[in-house]
Amino acid sequence: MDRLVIISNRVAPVTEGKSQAGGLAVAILEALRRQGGIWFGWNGEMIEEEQTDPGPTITESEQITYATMPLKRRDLEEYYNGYANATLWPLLHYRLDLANFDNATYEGYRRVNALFADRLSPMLRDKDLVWVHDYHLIPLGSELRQRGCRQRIGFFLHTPWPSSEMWQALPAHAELVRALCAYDLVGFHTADDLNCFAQCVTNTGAGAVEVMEDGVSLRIVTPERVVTGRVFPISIDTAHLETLARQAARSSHTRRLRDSLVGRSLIIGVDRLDYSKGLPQRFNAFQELLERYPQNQSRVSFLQIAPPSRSDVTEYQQIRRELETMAGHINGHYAEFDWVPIRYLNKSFGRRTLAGFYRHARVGLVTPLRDGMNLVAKEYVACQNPEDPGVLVLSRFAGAAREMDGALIVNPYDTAEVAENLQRALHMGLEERLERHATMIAQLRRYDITRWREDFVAALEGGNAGNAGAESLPSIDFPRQFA
Ligand code: ADQ
Repeated sequence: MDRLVIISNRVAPVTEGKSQAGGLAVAILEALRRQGGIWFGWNGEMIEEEQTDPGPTITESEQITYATMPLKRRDLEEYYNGYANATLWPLLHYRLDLANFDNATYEGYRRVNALFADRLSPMLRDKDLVWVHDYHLIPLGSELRQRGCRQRIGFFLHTPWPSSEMWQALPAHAELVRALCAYDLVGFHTADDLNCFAQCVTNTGAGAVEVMEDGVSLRIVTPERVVTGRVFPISIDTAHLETLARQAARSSHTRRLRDSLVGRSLIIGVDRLDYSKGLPQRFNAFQELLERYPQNQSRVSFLQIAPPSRSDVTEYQQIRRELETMAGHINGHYAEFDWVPIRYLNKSFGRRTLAGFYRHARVGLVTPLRDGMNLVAKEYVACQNPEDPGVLVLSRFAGAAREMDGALIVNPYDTAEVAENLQRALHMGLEERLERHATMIAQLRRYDITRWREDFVAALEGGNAGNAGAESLPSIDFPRQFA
């Protein structure tokens, strides 16, 4: 088997067997353990300009080589806080109003991608399979090609890909689309993302797009190579989560949560504190539930867990303040001496604890304004008691809505519609809940994180095995211009 080389902005500090590790880190580690290989990226540390760059630190454990490096203050500011998180992230999530188009940060972004390529290319062997993750590293493939790397190189985007109109607002839009055409394989969560990308390829003249027979991929023919564009909807470690949730139902944390609710129904939301997650709209929708259906007052609690992220970026500081004010306002208005409507927590929990919380919640409320996939939606479903499952209320703008068809699908901007669906979810009978849950859990068991990873690697290897999972994927309705 060829060696796998995985590159992500941040190499997750995962200790073997720790259940804290997220599904993606677990899947990457499992692949590397099985196949042997390298995980390359930033180690999370910052060094000052005048300090000498020590280059990658290499550590080895169980066939896996971790190659991690620090970044200089300016690089981090321009590449990570700047271009990746203040330009690309908002644009990829349709927030042109928040995107900062600054040439200096673009230079920093290019510089760090070139630095990664400088450090990585000497470590590569001829038959390595190289897998690059996410929007931080779009130009890495072309930088590696410029350094003579002929290996199979794949890229997976964890965010949505926006419409061609939106993408063209980015000054470097054509350059970045051409950079993506330096990969052999480019993967997206949904058919919509792949379609939008294909439109950008056509518009920029980067290549000619053809639909492939499997119904889930496109061929992009460029002067240099044939690039495959394909849908790989990321999934979760379903079997493990089902077990974890069963066990966690009896844990002390779940017991304390249950006791604190004294028989009230629980609505749960779990998100990184990010403006793409639609949290202010969600708080408004919950308030609307209390207003329109006042029988829920004192009878329903909403637990929103939102650990801060990217706190160095101004917009993230602003949304944090906004949510604190909203939670304070709603609680101040509706709370009783023995009931607080919103329990708003800015911290992380272990996977086992979260699994127990999900299982105890009558409703999983997942309402991003845009989201590549949203793993919380899938995790909530996997953690339910199959004999008495809760209901998922899910935004139509999350990639997960393409597969989780047993959810109540809502428009997160329409707070009245979300409130109505919350009311419906809270009062849904067992038969309908069972039916809705059964279709979703079947899909999650069929197409889990291992299947996702195996499909991507097989497609990168270039064999037809990469289409093995195609029958479990929602098929693509390609627009006529590609058919
Ligand atoms: P995120 O935007 O981070 O991921 P999501 O898919 O929901 O969003 O994944 C978050 C993960 O962190 C989940 O596994 C969740 O359980 C965990 N998590 C969130 N809050 C937590 C808390 N308080 N404590 C502990 N764990 C917590 C990006 C894209 C998504 C895409 C994923 C994977 O934005 O669209 O689904 O990558 O590709």
